[in-house]
Amino acid sequence: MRTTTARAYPNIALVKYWGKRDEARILPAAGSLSMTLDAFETTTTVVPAPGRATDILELDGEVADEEATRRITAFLDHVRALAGSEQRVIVRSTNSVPTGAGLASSASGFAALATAAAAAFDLDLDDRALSRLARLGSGSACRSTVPGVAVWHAGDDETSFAEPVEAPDMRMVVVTVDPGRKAISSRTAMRLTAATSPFYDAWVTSTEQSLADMVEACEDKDFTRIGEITESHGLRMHALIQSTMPPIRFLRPQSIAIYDAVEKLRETGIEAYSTADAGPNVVVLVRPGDAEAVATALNGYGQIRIVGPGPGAQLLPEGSEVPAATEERP
Ligand code: 2P0
Repeated sequence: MRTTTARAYPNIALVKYWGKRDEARILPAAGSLSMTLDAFETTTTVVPAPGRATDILELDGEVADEEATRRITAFLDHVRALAGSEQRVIVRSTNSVPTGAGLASSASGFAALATAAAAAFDLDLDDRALSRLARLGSGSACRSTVPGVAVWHAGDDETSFAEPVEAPDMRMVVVTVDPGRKAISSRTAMRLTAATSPFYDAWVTSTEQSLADMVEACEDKDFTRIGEITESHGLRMHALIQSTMPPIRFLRPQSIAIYDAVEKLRETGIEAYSTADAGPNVVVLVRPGDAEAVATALNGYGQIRIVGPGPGAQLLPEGSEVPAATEERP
């Protein structure tokens, strides 16, 4: 074993993942499609800890609580099973934005951890196997091992991985309305949705159709169609989530105001399309040439950042280690 460091970026889905067919293997009820970003990255170092009986997680310079550590250990148990090892490790991870802040997602976290841990335990994984491994940590993480636009196949344990899709060059204008931690995790909210929404079955079947349409639109480089499906599918997800018992609402008045502003931009001839994940922040999909104008138009609605397609998860060279929690930070 050796100490390794990896970096991964979050992704924003254009066709959303919401619901599992298999909780233990994190198999989604339907496929999804996303763009891996070039910002908001997570960097993770895995250090072998011989003689220790438990793993340790250090998140943004602090030792993490038991719940977060348990989730990391459950994931590392998959890595240990593949490697035939019982070795415990220290995981040191930093996010370029605070954890739980909408975009510091579990996707970048588990994509970086899967990449670093696979190398630390000397596993020789191809792209598909790495994506499958990341999926076992968090579903959306399997899309963050892939650069640019990625499709995640619903599949079974063997065939549920993400892979690149040809797509036009696009930008996203991220409007952060609230950088705070979510009140309810995606995992819990998904479970409640599958258990209580009367619309769940229709969501699953219609998502397969949206995904097929989206893959075709990407291959055709048809930005308008990509945008239309993106805005529609995201709002369907929020409608679905609101239909749970008890209801969950992630969008706030400020989020809706951004949807309105984007609709107005379209009336002026600028093609822009909104989407939002399990929180109030809105991400606006645009052509590269329109990104600055849209960012300017949305100034005042929240903190604005223009992002583009980013790299897949990657190992970093020796010397890139995340510092230990007790060390002085520069
Ligand atoms: C997505 N989200 O497709 C959707 C849209 C949030 C809203 O994937 O339980 O953190 O770890 O598999 O991956 C968030 O779900 O859930 C998510 P788990 P995950 O990006």
